[in-house]
Amino acid sequence: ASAVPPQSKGSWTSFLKSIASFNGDLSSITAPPFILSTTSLVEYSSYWAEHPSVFVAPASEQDPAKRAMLVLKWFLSTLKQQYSSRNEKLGSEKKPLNPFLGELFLGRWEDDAGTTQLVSEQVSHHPPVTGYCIWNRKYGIRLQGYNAQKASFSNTINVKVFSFRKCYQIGHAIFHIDAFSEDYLITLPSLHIEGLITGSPYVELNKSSYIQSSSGYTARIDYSGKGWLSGKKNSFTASLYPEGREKEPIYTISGQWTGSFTICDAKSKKVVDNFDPNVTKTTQLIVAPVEQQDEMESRRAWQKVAQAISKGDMDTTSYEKSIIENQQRDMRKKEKDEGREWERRFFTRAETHPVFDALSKTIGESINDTSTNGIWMFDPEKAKNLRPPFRQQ
Ligand code: 0T9
Repeated sequence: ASAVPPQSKGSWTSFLKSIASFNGDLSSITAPPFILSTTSLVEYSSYWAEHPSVFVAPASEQDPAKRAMLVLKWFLSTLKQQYSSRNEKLGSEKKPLNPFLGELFLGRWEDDAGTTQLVSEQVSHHPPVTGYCIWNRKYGIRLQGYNAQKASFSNTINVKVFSFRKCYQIGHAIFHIDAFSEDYLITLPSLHIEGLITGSPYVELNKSSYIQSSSGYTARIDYSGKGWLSGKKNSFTASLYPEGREKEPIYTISGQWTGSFTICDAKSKKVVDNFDPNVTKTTQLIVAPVEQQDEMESRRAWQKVAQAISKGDMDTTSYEKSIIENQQRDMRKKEKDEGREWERRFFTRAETHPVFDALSKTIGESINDTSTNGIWMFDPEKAKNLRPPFRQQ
């Protein structure tokens, strides 16, 4: 059955045709209204910590191998939020609003884990790159990273398997634990968009991703969209092993990232832990009311566009979008005339990334700084710009 509304059949077909012959920046293609989201991509950074207690748990573990396992468990626990929560909420994957340069998304979570804070900023528009930092002071945990996406499509339209050939993520995240001065370099899975023909797109993950710790552990996660092992969708297997000794795993994990997974001691095969995203509730992110937000904050800046999209009013949508685009164009022109660059509110461009350089070799990652318009570092000095209630205590 098709999810495409009758009045959008024509525009969906031409949308599919336009993406079939296209390679590059997804944000630049026009899509029919029913598939537009009212949420900006800058908000997606919050998916990293919707279970704050799972996020901070590694800080309280004294054993380094168990700690690395808890970091892996947290990473796996975010996948459902990252890649399938929109389907659950909106019925399908939707095309997010394309953030403008300097767009901000600020928020915090308050729960058993205390206060966990989020700063997300669009650090580049061409190409689109989002930087983020999420931290919990009480537990001394900090996640920072930045990412971009590159998409390509299969250019033979085969009705059955029409999908993005691949959409790989460029960038990485670094999870830091103060108490042990430990860093974990996290690489991001590549993804496919399936379900385009019927107008109900959803994400499938494929290939592998890694987590490399400064304490000498490597985690490898293998995704199998169609579940060739269990027959279930969104399956994965993962293992945690001492760096360089993949054949001697300490923990193995298997299950579904949209369902439950179990963590086993690799030697005894005993289940030591498990997680079920459908049982462990997420904590709602607290975001300032739109009236109190800064002009650069996402929900305030896109408010009128979002309202128009919700009403299905495409004329107002494009009118309101063009106001933002023109403002942005004027700002870029002014900066160019004055020979300066837009100053990022929370991030600074760096020449090198010492933590990345120290940890990336074992897992064969390299920084692709041309695709991300630089290497982006969260700047704690700049974080002093945070207004209450987001200012660090
Ligand atoms: C970082 C995440 C990322 C962003 C999204 C590919 C995608 C934009 C990037 C990678 C987050 O941490 C995790 C989750 C989902 C990813 C999005 C899924 C998606 O479809 C979009 C792209 C840009 C589209 O909107 C294509 C349009 C499609 C829905 C058909 C209309």
